[in-house]
Order: sequence, then C-alpha cells, then structure tokens
Amino acid sequence: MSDTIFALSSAAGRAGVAVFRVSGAQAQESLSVLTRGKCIEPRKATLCRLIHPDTQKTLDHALVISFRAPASFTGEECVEYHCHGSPAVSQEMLAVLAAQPHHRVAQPGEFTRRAFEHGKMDLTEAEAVADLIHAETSLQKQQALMQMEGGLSSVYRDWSDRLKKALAYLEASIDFADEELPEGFLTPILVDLKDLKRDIVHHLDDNRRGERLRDGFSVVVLGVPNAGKSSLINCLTQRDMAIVSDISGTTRDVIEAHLDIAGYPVILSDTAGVRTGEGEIESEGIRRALQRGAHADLKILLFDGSKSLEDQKDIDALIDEQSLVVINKSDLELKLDLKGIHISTKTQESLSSLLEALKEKLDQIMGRGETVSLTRQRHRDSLCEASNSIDRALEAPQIDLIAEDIRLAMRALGKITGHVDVEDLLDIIFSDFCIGK
Ligand SMILES: Nc1nc2c(ncn2[C@@H]2O[C@H](COP(=O)(O)OP(=O)(O)O)[C@@H](O)[C@H]2O)c(=O)[nH]1
Ligand SMILES: [Mg+2]
Repeated sequence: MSDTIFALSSAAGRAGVAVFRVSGAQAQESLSVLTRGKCIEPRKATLCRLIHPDTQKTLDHALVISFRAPASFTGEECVEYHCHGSPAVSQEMLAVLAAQPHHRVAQPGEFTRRAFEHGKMDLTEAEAVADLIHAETSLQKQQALMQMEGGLSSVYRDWSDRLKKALAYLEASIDFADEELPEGFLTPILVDLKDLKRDIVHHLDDNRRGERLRDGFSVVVLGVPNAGKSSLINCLTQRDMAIVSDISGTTRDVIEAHLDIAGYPVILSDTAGVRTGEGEIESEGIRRALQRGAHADLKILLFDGSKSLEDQKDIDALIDEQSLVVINKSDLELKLDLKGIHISTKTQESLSSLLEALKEKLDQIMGRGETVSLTRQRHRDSLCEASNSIDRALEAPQIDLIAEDIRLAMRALGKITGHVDVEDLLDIIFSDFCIGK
C-alpha cells in the first residue's frame, strides 16, 4: 500500500489525449519533479510544461490536475496528467514515472482497490466500476451506474440494519433469565425476521435478470438445414460471419455473434440444422445445437416457409415459452401452416418485426420496473447464506442461538458489500479490471 502507483488510464495507442494517473504518498513529489516545482492548485486543471528530469528538455505540454488526500478517487494523493496521446509521449511519461522513488506501475484495478480500501466505495460499487468500463449497451451501462451509485449497497445496508436492530433486542434480553422476559417479547422480532426473509427471497427470485444483463442474453437459432439460419444471422449482424450455402449441413459448429438489441446485449448463436440420421460430424453439431437451445435464454425457431411442416417436425416439437416462431422465405410460395413472424432474409422483409418481437421477449425476461438486481453469482451465494441463517434463526429454540444465526446472516450480507472478511476475495474481484482503473 505504501507504493505510489501509476498507469496510462486511457486506452493505449495513438489518440488525441493520453491520461496518466498517479496515486500514493509520493504523487506530489513526482509532480514537482515534472513541473520543476511549479505550484499547482488542487482540483484545478492547470496547463503545465512537463520537463524531462534527465535531459531538462520539454517532455510535453499537459493539463495537470492534482487531488490532495483524502479528497481523491483513491483517497490518496493523486495526480492526473492529460498529455498528447502519442506513443512517444506515453513511453517517456511512463519511463520518467517509473524512475521516481517508490513509484511502480499499477496492477489491474489497483486504483479502484485502493478506493475500496480507503472506504471511498464498497465492494458492490467497486464491481460496478468494472461493469461500467465493460458496458457495451445502454442498459448494461444503466445497470452499472445504478450499482455504482449505491443501488445494491443501500438495499443490503438496510437489511443489515434490520438484523442489527433484532440483535440489539436479543442481546439486551440475554442478561435476563427466561422467566423474567415480558410476555410476547420475541414475537415482533420474529415477525421482522420473517419479513426480511421474504424480501431476500423476492430479491433472489429475479429471473437472474441482473446477471443476464451483465453477461449477455443467449439467443439460439434452431431450424432444419437450409431454413436460412446462417442467412438470418448475417442479416442481423450485417456481417458475413456465418457461412451461407446451398449445401445442407454447412454450419457444423456453433457460431456466435454479439448484438445490441434495444440496449440488451445479445449473444446470438448459429447452429447446425436439426435433422436426424446424418453423418457423424453433423450429428455432433446437431447434438450441440439442441444442447445450446436447452440452455439458451431464448430460442429462435426458424422454419422454412417453402417447405411443409411434415419436413420440420423436429423443430415444431421444440416450441415452448422460451421460443419465438419465425417463418423464413416469405418471398417464396408459402407451404407451411403455422403461426409466427413471417420474414425473408433474402428481401430483408419484416426483419424489424422480428427485432421488435425479440425486444419484447427480452422485456418479459427482464420484467418491468427500475428495481436494482444483483449482478453476480457471488452476491447470490451470500444472499442464500443470509437467507438460510435467518431460516435457522426462526427455528432456533433459544435466544442465544437466534442471536448467533442473526450474526451469521449479517456476516453474509457484509461479505457482499465488503464490510467483513473479504481479503481472500479481493484479488479475484479486482483482477477483472483493466490497468489504470
Ligand atoms: N428465397 C429465399 N432463399 C433464402 C432465404 N433465406 C435463405 N435462403 C437460401 O437458403 C439457403 C440456405 O441458407 P442458409 O442460411 O445457409 O441456411 P441454414 O442451413 O439454415 O444456415 C441459401 O441458398 C440461402 O440463399 C429467403 O428468405 N428466401
Ligand atoms: Mg447454416
């Protein structure tokens, strides 16, 4: 912790501006070296000539902002240098900073980790910083911002406070002998615990929407060979990423494309055509296709409108709640009697209706409302732990046992926000970040 860390915080390569960040006890010293002791007012962008300390020549003209501890992102002394974004300037800046006493390159996520360790944010907020940096769609960004602004923390903090209150009552009573306790003393505490338990279960029963939004929704296209699955993916991605061909069974493996559908991140998978009794490689492809379909958030069942249903029975059998029936080749004579969205990947007809229907299905999965959702399995695990402890508390025969289970439930909640016992988790969580954040 005593090292001063630095990094190029903007993306590497040529750019208009390159931002370098320095944080730690010696950050003001290196600033002084680079500006030859120029006095820089904190929190004010100041145009400075940076001097290379070895050659005494100009290194760059940069906008410098200094943040004095603890009023900085990390809570430490911090300096930001907004330099010209050339590889040559970057190399020199990094070399000069590296040569300063007690300075070293930051590890991935180390600035945010220091912010967490100085109490600037809790663990869910720090995780949200990483999510915000990785966000690819508007809804992912919105979710990350909500969590970064304390959306999850405030829910868990409130629950923890409710447990603390119950615990305070119980602890006050432990000094009394059982017979001295007022009649019905436990009842309101148990009612509160039951309410809390219901809130946690409700929060957990969220269709995994936060996790799905963070990781992307998996949508799989299934259909008989030549239904136009690869053509559809090509249309939707507007790229030739899947191979389109007349020869049945060209797509033998699963191909993925990442799409942004009305703000939802979607991972769209092309698959081998589903039909029975084909060659060995193809059967493996079919097995994978069906397996993908079974695990997907949503299936697009793509029918060939120019063929009869009899020829597409295997696909018909897959229709369920998680599927969208789409009938392709509307430019040809219709030979299929089935309800669904009629499209043509050839003429691009009604592709927008398909996208609209996909959006509606995703809306359904996400549910309405702006409530915050947990975004990681880690949160889910600890919430289950808290919920189980509350269950045990509700069943416990003695006051000191109830109190102990409440303490365990508080501990589980504290693990999510990072208020207890998370040393072993930190390396894993912050390694998810990029360098410079
Ligand atoms: N007429 C017509 N042909 C299509 C349409 N979509 C795909 N095809 C053709 O159907 C054949 C099979 O398409 P492909 O995308 O490889 O099907 P897949 O086996 O399901 O992946 C190709 O010759 C496509 O050009 C369509 O909407 N109309
Ligand atoms: Mg194909």
